[in-house]
Amino acid sequence: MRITALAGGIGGSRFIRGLLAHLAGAYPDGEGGTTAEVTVIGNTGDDIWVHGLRICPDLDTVMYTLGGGISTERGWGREGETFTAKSELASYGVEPTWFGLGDKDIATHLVRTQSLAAGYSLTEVTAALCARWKPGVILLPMSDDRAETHVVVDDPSGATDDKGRPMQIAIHFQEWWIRYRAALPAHSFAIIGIDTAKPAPGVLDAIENADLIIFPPSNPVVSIGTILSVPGIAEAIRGATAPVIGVSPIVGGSPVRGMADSCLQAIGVATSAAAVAAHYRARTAGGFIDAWLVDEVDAEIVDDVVALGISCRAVPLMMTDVAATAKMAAECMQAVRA
Ligand code: FO1
Repeated sequence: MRITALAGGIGGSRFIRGLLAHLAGAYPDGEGGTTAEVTVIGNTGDDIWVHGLRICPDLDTVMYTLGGGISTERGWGREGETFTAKSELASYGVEPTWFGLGDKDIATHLVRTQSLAAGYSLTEVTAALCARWKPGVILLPMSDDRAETHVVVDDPSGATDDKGRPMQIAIHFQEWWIRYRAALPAHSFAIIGIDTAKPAPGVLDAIENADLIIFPPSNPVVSIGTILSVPGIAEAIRGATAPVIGVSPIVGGSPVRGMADSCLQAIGVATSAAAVAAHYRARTAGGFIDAWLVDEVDAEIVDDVVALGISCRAVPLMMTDVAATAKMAAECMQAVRA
């Protein structure tokens, strides 16, 4: 059983953790693991250079969450983290002071930065880091090439043009997300380098040879959307022989976590489980998904989604713990079988 999942950061990682728990029960390997093979295609649009270090927030969040090193209260970075280097850097007055650079996390960034400088690809570096963390999945970056999400906003300094209109500037996604908490209305997103980015080795194979493809409840715009923007990936999903099922990141009209509503607003998509399904569109209508899971509070929109050509079920979608998430994963497998 080969499963391929596209994943962003916290929501996607938590879902995959539940998926692995379910698979250990459904396809046991006799040692508590699973004979199923899960490949995670990770979003690298959030990647950023900070103090000379290459940081891959979504890859690290998947790796730490599945490898048992994640900070449970933050959802990102390491458990038991300290921020001594960060405060020392702030004492020197160097920017960005808004980025949460953890001391333990710095070791990951140093290994990655040195390896990239030595000529290894991000795919190779990610595999090397995963040799320590053993996430239980094959973690692939969506691309080894630069594809960096920037956000077009009104200049926070309030600068205006000669007609008194707010100047617009592009800031790095991380600055928008962390420093401004996505509170600055985004006019648009620009993924720098996306036009010449190629799928990382193994990505298209993982899509073409999957038995099941899953869109976990990650941010549909800046995580799943960014992965689908890498030339070649969207058509691979559309043409895949495997069924594609998505899990709604929106429950009862708001994101379960994060600020997907600010992102959806920027692309003119309503913040609802039905609107996101329509955004992904049915594969029979040239889109990406065959099935869609919504939470029970959104049961009344199941028929609207079915009318789009997407099969739909309402099941509990709150990832309160691994067991609850494993049930969601079981529902995914059940839905595509049905
Ligand atoms: N998120 C925050 O809200 N504040 C931070 O200071 C922060 C630092 C950070 C450092 C490393 C890393 O891997 C992730 C980090 N994140 C932080 C999370 C990150 O910004 C988001 O999880 C993703 O980029 C969006 O999914």
